[in-house]
Amino acid sequence: MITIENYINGKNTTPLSGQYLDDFEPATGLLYAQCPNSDNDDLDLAVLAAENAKAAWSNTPAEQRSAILSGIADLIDEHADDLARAEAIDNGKPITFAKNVDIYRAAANIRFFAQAITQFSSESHGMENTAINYTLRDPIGTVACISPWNFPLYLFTWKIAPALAAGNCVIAKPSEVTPMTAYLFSKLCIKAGLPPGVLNILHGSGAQIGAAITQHPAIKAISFTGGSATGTLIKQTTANSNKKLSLELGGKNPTLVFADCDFDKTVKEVARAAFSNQGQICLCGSRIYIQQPIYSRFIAALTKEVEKMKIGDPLDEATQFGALVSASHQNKVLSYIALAQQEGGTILTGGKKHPMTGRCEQGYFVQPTLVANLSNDARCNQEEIFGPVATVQAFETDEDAIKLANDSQYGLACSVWSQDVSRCHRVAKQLEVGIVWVNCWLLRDLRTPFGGVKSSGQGREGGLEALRFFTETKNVCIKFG
Ligand code: TXE
Repeated sequence: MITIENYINGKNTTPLSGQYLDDFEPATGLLYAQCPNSDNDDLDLAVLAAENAKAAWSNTPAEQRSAILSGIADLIDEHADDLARAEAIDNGKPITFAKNVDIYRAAANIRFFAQAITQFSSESHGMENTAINYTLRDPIGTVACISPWNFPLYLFTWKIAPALAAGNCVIAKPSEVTPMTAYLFSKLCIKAGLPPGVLNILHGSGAQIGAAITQHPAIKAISFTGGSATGTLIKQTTANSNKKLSLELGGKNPTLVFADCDFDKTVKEVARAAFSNQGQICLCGSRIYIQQPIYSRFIAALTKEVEKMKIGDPLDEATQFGALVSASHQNKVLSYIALAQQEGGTILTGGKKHPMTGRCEQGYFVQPTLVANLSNDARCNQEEIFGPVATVQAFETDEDAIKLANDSQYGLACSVWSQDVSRCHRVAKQLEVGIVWVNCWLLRDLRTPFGGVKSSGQGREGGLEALRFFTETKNVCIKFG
């Protein structure tokens, strides 16, 4: 049994209450670790450490903050294999995906903001012979970063990197479902010489330590990624607090496949968009709309492509599709598959727990599932399943496609597959989302604004958007004598 520890004031510490939460390996369903179930007493220690460290850290020259963060990124690279294995064990994702996506991006996130902070500038505005205005963008102080279980270290670093680079001290809470890599990361921070109190990692439940963090008066900004319901709860409970909020929430993303698309490439990419990370990505294309002339041919080819995916032990390098993150999530996904059939859907492929043998016999495996013949107002087309379930529907005109895509409480991302560039510009303009990919999916430039509209959240991450979120803007106007 591995006992995970918090990271407070530069040291790994046990929870003051002595309380722990169980951590299961999704591939086997076995208990293999425990993490602190931190409470207010642990939080008080972490906030004290951050408050004591913030003056020195915010006054540390950007180049020095940049160097320390770059050192952490180098250590992630050095330990990539161990971190990827730990991520695959804790989350259930294939180890090759963990290595090539999660851990690669965790180092890239930190390196990106280590570089960005040395280029972060602001503006000045001259008033001819009257006055000069200059804009200050100063660190906020102590901020919170709360991250989910689908990309544990990747989304954890995506938040803490800009916060630290901008000169803030951070109280970070990873998901209690996948605490392992944040724990291993804390050891790399110690090794890299990150000053005590600059980053504090508190493990535990959302309802206990998560809620306590969002309520703490010393925490001036919260960057959160997780469910839309949780995001709404955080908005409500912080409504009178003046805290800055960045909320990256759920998605139910449309994929629009037009008849003139590059057929073979689009089939492969649409399958990848629907089922990467076992469909546990807020950006997954889970509503696939196909223009009528190619509908039958496309769904036949897509079904074949999905059935090629190698479902297996996440620790097997050949595995392309692993286990879902938890027993409760597996049950949630299976309940939606049952609902799809009650709503009149036809299962084209998948639809069941995937039978596994050996060490994975009790693991949380669900087959990648395609569902046809559901109406757009079906719950399985309107609610986020966040698992390996995608629906297919036909459409006639561009206007039909846009209407179907926008018919959602969510508005995070959409991928558009067509070789008619004018159409792609026209469709992209009318989509109610924060991110549009054209003839690609999940192609990421970290400088670009990242986030969604409607129930998918508020604010944007990425590039200067993130550095501006983690700083306060002040205009100084000096009148000439
Ligand atoms: O998210 P939660 P979970 C969606 C997806 C998924 C659902 C639940 O639909 O099924 O969210 O996933 C902490 N105050 N996405 O359970 O519960 C919690 O401990 C403060 C989309 O991961 O929102 C965890 O660290 N914190 C998303 C984090 O919030 C609280 C990716 C997320 O937990 C809290 C993941 C509270 N009251 C899930 N309650 C995306 N957009 O990528 C929980 N937490």
